[in-house]
Amino acid sequence: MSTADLPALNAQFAIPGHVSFREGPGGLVVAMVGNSLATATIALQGAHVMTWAPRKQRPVIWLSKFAKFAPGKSIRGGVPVCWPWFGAHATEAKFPGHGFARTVQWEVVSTEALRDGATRLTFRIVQDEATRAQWPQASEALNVVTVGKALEIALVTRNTGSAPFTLGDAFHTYFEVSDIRDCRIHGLGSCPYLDKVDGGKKKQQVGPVAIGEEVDRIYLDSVADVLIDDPGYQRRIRVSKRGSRSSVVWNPWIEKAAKMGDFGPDGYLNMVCVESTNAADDVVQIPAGGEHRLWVRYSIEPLD
Ligand code: TA6
Repeated sequence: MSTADLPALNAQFAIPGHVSFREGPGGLVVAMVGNSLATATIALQGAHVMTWAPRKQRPVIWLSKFAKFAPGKSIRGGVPVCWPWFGAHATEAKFPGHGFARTVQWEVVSTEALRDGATRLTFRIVQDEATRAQWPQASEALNVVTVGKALEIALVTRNTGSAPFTLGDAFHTYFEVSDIRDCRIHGLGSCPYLDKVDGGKKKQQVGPVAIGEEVDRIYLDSVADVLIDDPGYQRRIRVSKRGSRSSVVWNPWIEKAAKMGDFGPDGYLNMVCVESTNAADDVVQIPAGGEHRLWVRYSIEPLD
């Protein structure tokens, strides 16, 4: 999808008071959502929610001020869609980490103004010979984004072939916080986790997660809501999900963030990734003709 398609895109899918399409940073085509409840921006590349803020609220989704925007380049921040694998490819080291979905074009399938004032956009991944070289499975992926007082996203994977396949997927979501050192993450207190900062060792979480160094953990048997308590912003971010049995908590901290080059000098202090995933032992098997839905709902509430 190029910016040359903008007139046709707006003619078919723009809805006054809800959504229009324009050229965004790096020449990416972006859906600009603005309704009575919230604002959001979504790049068609990766069907990537870059920003979301309920009206009169601070942004809930973090986007690096130093993010690089270019066709085929992953965007630092927002809600990257990891598909059809999470992390490194199981056998091919040269395949992109977290799959290719976040760096390829998705097409707009539909836009809707909902009765409650929210805006729903449905995107479909565009697969081609380059993606099939990495993922030959007969499949379709839709990303359904509902922008309202809450942000809901559903990643629907359909097996359109005649053989089962194994899928890893995730919403690799970056949440904006006042200062990660003051935050506490609840809802993982009884989960085992794989500690990627300590050789992938299996450990047991006890109590809320506090972050004061690089943290990169895959929490298993994680199905409950995850809560990010942020005293600086006096708010709680609630992460609800279905269709996922693992959650990743990630903050690169100082050195790793500096190495990545798109966090800026202290961006790591204002973000934390709480990722709703099907990863590691929790990847999913989709039978021929079957489908899998990974669904999340992000909302904010006052800190009690
Ligand atoms: O989900 C955590 C993680 O796998 C980290 O290990 C780190 O690699 C992060 O994702 C970011 O990956 P990216 O490919 O977006 O730079």
